[in-house]
Amino acid sequence: VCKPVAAVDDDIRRLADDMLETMYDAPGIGLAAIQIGEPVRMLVIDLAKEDEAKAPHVFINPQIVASSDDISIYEEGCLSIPDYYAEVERPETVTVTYLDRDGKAQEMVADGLMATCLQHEIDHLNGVLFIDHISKLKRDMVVRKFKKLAREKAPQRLVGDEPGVGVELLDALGDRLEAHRLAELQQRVDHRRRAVGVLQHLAHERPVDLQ
Ligand code: GNR
Ligand code: NI
Repeated sequence: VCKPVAAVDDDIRRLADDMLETMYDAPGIGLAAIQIGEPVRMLVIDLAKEDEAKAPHVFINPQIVASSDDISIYEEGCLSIPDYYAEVERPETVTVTYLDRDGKAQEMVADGLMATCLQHEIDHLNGVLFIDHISKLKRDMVVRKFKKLAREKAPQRLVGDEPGVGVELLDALGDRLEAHRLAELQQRVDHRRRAVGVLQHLAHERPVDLQ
C-alpha cells in the first residue's frame, strides 16, 4: 500500500516531525505515515511514559529481517480503531533494518513493547490492521460495530469545512474500516490538519460495546 521513501530529505523530516506531533497529541505510542494520509513507508514510535523524557524514534523504509519463534501476547489498540482492544500474538523479538531521520542505515533488535509496536506499525504500511490478527468472529463484530457507528455518526461529525468528505468517509468506513482508504480520500487536505482532524474525530468516538 505504501511506497518506499526515495530520499531522506527535509520534506521527509518535516513529515516525521508532524507524525510525532500527531502521535503525542493523540496520544499514542506509534504512528504510521499512512494514518495521516501519507502513503509512504515510514513510522514513528515513542514508548516513554508520561513522566519520562521523550524518546522519539523515526523508522524509514523499515524491514523485518528476522523474527523469533518465541511468541508474545500483548493487548493492542489502534488509533484507526478507537476504543477497541484485543490480545494479539506476535513474534517476541524482531530484527528491523531502517533508515533513521538522518538517512543513516540502522538495525534494531527489538523485544517487548518495541517489538509489538514495530510489527503493528509495519503492518499499517502493508494495509494490515491488528484486527486482522484476531479471530474472524471478533473481527466481524468490530467491523459491524464500526459500520453502524459510521452510518449513524460519520456525516455530521466529519463534514466540517470539507464538504463531501463525510459521505466519502462513511463509504470508506463501511467498506473496510481502513485507515488507508480513508487516508487516500483525504490527501487533498493538508496532512497536519487532516491528521488532527481525523485523530480528534477518532479519539472522540464513543466506546465500542462488544458485549
Ligand atoms: O498507541 C498505540 N498503542 C499500542 C498498544 C499496543 C500495541 C500497539 C499500539 S500502537 C497504537 C497507536 C497506533 O495505532 N499506531 O498505529
Ligand atoms: Ni495502529
